[in-house]
Amino acid sequence: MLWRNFYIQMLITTHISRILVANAMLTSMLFEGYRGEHNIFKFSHWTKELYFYILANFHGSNAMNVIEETLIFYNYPLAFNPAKAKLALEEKGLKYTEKQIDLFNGQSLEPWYMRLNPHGWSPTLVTGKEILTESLDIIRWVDRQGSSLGGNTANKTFVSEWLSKVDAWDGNLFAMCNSNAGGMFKYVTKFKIKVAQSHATRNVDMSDLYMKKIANMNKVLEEVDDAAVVEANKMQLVALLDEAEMRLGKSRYLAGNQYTIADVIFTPVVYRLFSTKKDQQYLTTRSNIRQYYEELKQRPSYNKVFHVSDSGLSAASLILPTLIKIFFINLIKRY
Ligand SMILES: N[C@@H](CCC(=O)N[C@@H](CS)C(=O)NCC(=O)O)C(=O)O
Repeated sequence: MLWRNFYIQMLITTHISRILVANAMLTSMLFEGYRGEHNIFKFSHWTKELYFYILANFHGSNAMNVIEETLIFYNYPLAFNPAKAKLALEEKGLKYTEKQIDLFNGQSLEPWYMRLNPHGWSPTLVTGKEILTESLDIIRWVDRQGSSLGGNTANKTFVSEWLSKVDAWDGNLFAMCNSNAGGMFKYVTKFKIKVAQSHATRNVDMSDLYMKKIANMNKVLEEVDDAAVVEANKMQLVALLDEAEMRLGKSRYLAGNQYTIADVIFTPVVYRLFSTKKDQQYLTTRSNIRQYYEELKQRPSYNKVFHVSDSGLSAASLILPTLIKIFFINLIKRY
């Protein structure tokens, strides 16, 4: 009897101490992550490894949930490429913390963010182990967590080729050349070049990164006025739409009868046609895509991703303060 009580007490004590250790580590990790919000990898490698080891051993399958909870996703709700990443996260039901990064007012060029994502763009996904800065990599990474969307039914060769093809189409260039917002994009890009120049002089250790970013932004401004580039962008889109139209005539989704990441990456493309009011021009003769898009809109992920852009008021409340800020900074010329 005595031994049995002693044994039970030992079990309880050991379990409580395991939980205390794990939670102390979690608290310290979160605290460090919070303090150095922009530098989540600051905490030592062994602490993190040990923490996950303890969780994996003593909390069983909960470990996976905790890893998911450490995902941090830097998003701008009106942007094209981050929408692909967010759709993937939503469709897979992964838990993540979303942080908004303003792509217009210069926030994405601040040194802390450029250290996280040297391209100074969105999306960025910080996982427990790595930092992903390409929407395509994020989609693929997300799909590898647990069973992939569409399971074994999807045509994997097609999915892989399709992802690369859609990724190669520049939806931002399309919007700059095909919407009323084109002038605003140019205005913002010119402002951001000045902001990047200012950061480069104040952060000499990062000047190479800023120079590269400035070169890329100048290239964008040149491409928008280059008729050949604009035409190539249009032809690329037409080829994608033709292929999608043909495939959707044979199956419900692009890679078969199940929704897959092929649909994830294509959704913002179709959305962009509507948001730039080019749907009539490109979709009138493509009824399969129109019907498919009606179905996509019914998915919970769609609303989660596009509700801000879809609401004129929300979009305006995001953009207007930014434009006012840019106007005043341009006035006082303190970038
Ligand atoms: N290759 C990247 C491109 C990301 C990208 O172009 N992001 C845009 C928003 S859609 C952005 O952040 N633009 C602002 C900038 O580059 O400064 C991807 O596919 O994720």
